[in-house]
Amino acid sequence: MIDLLIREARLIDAATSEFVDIHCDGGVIVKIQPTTSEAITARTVIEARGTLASPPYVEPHVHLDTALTAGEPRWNLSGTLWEGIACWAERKKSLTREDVTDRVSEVLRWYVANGVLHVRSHVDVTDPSFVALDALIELRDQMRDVIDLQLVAFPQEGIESFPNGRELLEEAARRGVDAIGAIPHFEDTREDGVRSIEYAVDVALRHGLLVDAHCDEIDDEQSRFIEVLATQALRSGLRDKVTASHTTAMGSYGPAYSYKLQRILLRSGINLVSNPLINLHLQGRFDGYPKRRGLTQVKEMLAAGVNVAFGHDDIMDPWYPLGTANPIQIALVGAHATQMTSPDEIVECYRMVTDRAAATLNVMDRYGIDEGKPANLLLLPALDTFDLVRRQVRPSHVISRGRIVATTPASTTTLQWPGREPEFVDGVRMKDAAGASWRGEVKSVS
Ligand code: 17E
Ligand code: FE2
Repeated sequence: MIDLLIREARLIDAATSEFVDIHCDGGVIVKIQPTTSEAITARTVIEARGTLASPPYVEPHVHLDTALTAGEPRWNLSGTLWEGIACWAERKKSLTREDVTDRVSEVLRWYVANGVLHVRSHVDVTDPSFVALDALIELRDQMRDVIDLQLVAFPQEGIESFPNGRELLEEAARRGVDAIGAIPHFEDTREDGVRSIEYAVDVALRHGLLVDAHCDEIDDEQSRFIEVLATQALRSGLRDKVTASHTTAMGSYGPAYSYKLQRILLRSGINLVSNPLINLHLQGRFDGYPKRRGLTQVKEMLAAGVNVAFGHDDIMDPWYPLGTANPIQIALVGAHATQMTSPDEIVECYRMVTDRAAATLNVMDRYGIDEGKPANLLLLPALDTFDLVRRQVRPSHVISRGRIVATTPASTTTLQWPGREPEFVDGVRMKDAAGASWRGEVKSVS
């Protein structure tokens, strides 16, 4: 008797629409095989009836310590990164352990409900009390059985330009983070920016950690710290353990420099994270018209072979008032912001919130629907990946370590149009819906 059997699922990235049975036991996927009529006993059976099985969503970039503080003590009315940093500097004076724990655990529950089982969060360490960092380290360890949380020591107010910035970063590494951050474009001078990257990489090397720097998050085409970070990634040997987040200045680089940069990035093995919701909102604020989009070169860097992921960045905080912690929304907004709207590009947008984000987090050893991997997966009542993105389909089941941790019943909007029989309408084309077994009810039997 196994713990969980998922019957008649379709693997989202499979070339065929063959139904498979997924056997989970002891928190691990023990077998995946074409559906058979053979009787298999399991403590829990999910009749997927053609529903798509996908690896979980991955959040490669969020600031959990600041989540749910929008408007406290005041709203960021200019909508700039800079006013966000100023608002947060005021709010962080009143942080308490309970305040951080309550907000972060609420948002992590939203993430799990939406199908996210890996999260990388930045935590501001330009705070000598380390209240937020200590609270997040405790939550990371408490929630390990459901969600895999990585923490980045993020020097929001600088390393070189903030009092004791270097010591604070080193102390954060000692307390137990997973990655080291930086913010070179916020440092007072270009030289400080370069030194801050060198220092962050040095701390990461000494403590055996990953690197994820906020890099060039500004509409200044002269902000070129990405070349420094990528070169450090290559020379230190850290390579794909390094991520450059935001890199919005790249949206203002001309063709000659962009071409040179592609080669440097590709050679370095570095990952990029673009945060379309937040950077559409924060960037371009100093522009008249024409107004720049302020995103990094997502499409171009993917085409060059660089790994790029999409992150959320903020959920109701001084940098962004909205947000529901739902990656399929990021995929949709990202598709628009980057004009990645051909059929293959829409699929790429889904990959940027799943396996491309998992590669960024360096968790591919435990990610994917494969025998021997942890039983982490989503059931998605959609026709295919394109349909999933277009209709913003929620997972019917979220399964973490072989346990069902969230369920969402099918939507039941009924249209009563004069002269027509009442009908179920959810944006699915009638020609697709006719006879499509994946619209069948997804049943969980205990
Ligand atoms: N801090 C920062 O420097 N940049 C951001 N986008 C956020 C916080 C959210
Ligand atoms: Fe960020």
